[in-house]
Amino acid sequence: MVVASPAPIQTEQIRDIELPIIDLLAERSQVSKLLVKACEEFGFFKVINHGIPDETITKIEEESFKFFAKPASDKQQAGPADPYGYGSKNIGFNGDIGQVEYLLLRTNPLSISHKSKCISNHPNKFSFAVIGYIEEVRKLACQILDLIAEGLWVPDTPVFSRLISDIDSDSLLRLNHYPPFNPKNNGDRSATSFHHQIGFGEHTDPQILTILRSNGVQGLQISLEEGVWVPVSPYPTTAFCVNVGDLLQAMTNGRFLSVRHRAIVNSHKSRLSIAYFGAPSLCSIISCLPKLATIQKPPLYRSFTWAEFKRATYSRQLGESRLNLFSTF
Ligand code: GA4
Repeated sequence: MVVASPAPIQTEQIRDIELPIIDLLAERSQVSKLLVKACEEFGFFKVINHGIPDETITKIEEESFKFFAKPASDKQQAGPADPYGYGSKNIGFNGDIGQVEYLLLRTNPLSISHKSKCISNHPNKFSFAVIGYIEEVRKLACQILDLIAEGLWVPDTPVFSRLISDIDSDSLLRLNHYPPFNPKNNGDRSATSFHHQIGFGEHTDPQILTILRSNGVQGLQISLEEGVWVPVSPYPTTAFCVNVGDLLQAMTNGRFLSVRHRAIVNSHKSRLSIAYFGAPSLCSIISCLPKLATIQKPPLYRSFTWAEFKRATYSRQLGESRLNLFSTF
């Protein structure tokens, strides 16, 4: 007798959408309108004509691949990720696991020069590539944030960009390497579950804005609706993918969305992603912009410092929501 196995419970759906692709060289007021619309509707968008030189990107990609190609014992010299440094599979401090290895770095040049000694055999080459990239990507983040402020008709245009250009900004750079994983080529039959294809589990980014670069290999998925995952195409490969972080959701009184996303490993190709997380200084106070709160829509979240929010973030698991801890309702 053949016993039919029960149908798997359908808990997830995959749907396709195209994220808005915004040309930063288009007419300024048009660009700022499109950025605001994208932050409200998707929390994610792509930018083209961003002005970051190809050479800056190639250099950091080359240095990253060189590092990830090293033997495990060499890479461990740059670890453990506490949270900064080299990490493999372990994410954060609360038992999260993913099929990823990474370098998590602070963005201040001194800290990069110091760390690069245990990352590269040519530390100066590594730190120049990384510092050069950070400089460019921070400028891009500031440009996008100023345009967003204009699109929101906020009188103090640098209100967001000021936070990440602060000398004490707590911004981070994350180099992620997702090695290919094909269960068919993997002797371990227990490794065929979806769980083994999760490179970086679902979460929102806690900071203000994230600017992501990937090497043209698909893997990023976003969830605009509970249980519905949308793959983000890696094209055009020249684009940067940008997303709203929790702090920007709080500052815009929930008008912008900090959307849950995750990374899936590719079965054939290595995926490299480079994420810049634009954050304020630890003592910065984050509160809703006065212009975005009304009697009808009072502030959704109480004011908090980035240090307070960061503590709440790091004491929880990757997928846990943190903004609701600061909810006023
Ligand atoms: C998610 C976004 C960034 O990658 C990160 C991550 C951080 C880490 O890897 O150390 C966290 C994660 C991220 C959110 C919850 C906590 C902290 C791992 C984790 C379980 C660098 C960040 O700022 O928050």
